[in-house]
Amino acid sequence: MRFGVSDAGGPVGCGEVLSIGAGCARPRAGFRSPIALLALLAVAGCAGGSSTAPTPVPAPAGWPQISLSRVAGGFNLPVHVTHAGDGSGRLFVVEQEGRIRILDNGVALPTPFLDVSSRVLCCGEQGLLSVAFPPGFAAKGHFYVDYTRAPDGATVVARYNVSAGDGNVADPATEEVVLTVSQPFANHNGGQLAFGPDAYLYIGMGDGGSGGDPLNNGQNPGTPLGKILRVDVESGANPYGVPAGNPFLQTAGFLPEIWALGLRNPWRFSFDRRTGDLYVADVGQGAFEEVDVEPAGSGGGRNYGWNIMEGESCFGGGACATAGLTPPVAAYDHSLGCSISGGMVYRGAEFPGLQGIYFYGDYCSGRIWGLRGNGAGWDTAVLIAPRNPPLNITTFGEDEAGNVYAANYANGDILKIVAP
Ligand SMILES: [Ca+2]
Repeated sequence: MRFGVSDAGGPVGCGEVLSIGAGCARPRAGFRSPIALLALLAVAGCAGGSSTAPTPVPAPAGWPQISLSRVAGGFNLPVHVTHAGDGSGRLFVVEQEGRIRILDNGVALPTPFLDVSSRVLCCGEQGLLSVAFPPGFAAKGHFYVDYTRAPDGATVVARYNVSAGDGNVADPATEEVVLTVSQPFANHNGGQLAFGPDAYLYIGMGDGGSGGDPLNNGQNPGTPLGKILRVDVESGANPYGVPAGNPFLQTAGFLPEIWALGLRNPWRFSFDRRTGDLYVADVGQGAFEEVDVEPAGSGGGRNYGWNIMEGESCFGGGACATAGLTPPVAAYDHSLGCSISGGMVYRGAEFPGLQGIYFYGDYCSGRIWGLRGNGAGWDTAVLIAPRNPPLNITTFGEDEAGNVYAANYANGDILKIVAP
């Protein structure tokens, strides 16, 4: 279940095995059991995942030492972690099969916050993929999810209400569909929802899948696939409004919802809660994983290059026309991992040494990097080394206090990034 693997033809999760030359038992098209994928990974040994103990990597010069502190476990296929911004201190853990669980003061509540598993097609890269709470959630009582619809695999963005009598349980019967996007292949479904500092909802859409973007969705301004969309879901317009400041409102041939294009599978993006800068991790094809950073106030409209470029290189090698494309601020090749999971900028008070560092990781190798600006450019460093068994990082998340967490898909653990 790497999010955006280099498959041709639909089935997901095979590319990282191929990339290390171990062969690949390709399952039937459609979706696969994540357990089967994990078994494959375990047998094949993902790149870099061969160390024997969770040894902390010595902090590179100028970088803080970090480690991972397990705060909870037992979640079933966790793929997203966030908070509601309502002062409750609760963490919300999205389980891929279609449930959202609440972690309240370190205790997982037995009753799911939401259970829409009957509507969700899982797993592989499909499933319930994220939840987002609007500004003012405590008073509004509604929230948004992104999921893959059963049985046709379309992406649905929908709104739900919290139950009148219990703030820890939402009502599945209150679904209002905001957006539906049909998906040509099973992989690359994007799935990130996040409210920006402008209170608009940003929606991550993958390129539709297969391998190499055969339908050229990333560069096609007439499709929502391969884009980040920005819509106004809180204005009361049905099903949503298009913000007047969207970058392509006056551009013929462009969907008005498009905020950014040229993305392959933006598997996790986030806004720096202090600056409003947008950090996007875009999963690569067979060679490079990348991080894109968009400063607050940029106005949107950037083209991040896929499928002309992969990372900092022309896709597939050779030459390409890069005019008008925005390159990543950081990239790594597949000797260090296979599928990026984007995180967030640390803005907590507990660990001053982590202030302003953007954390991101790799699903296969379990490496965690730090990224930060140096005034002229960007510096990165590996802050958590591979371990055995590998940490299968599907997502990062933050709580209301600005602490940053990582989810281990393999065993359901939620791990807090700490600076010992
Ligand atoms: Ca790119």
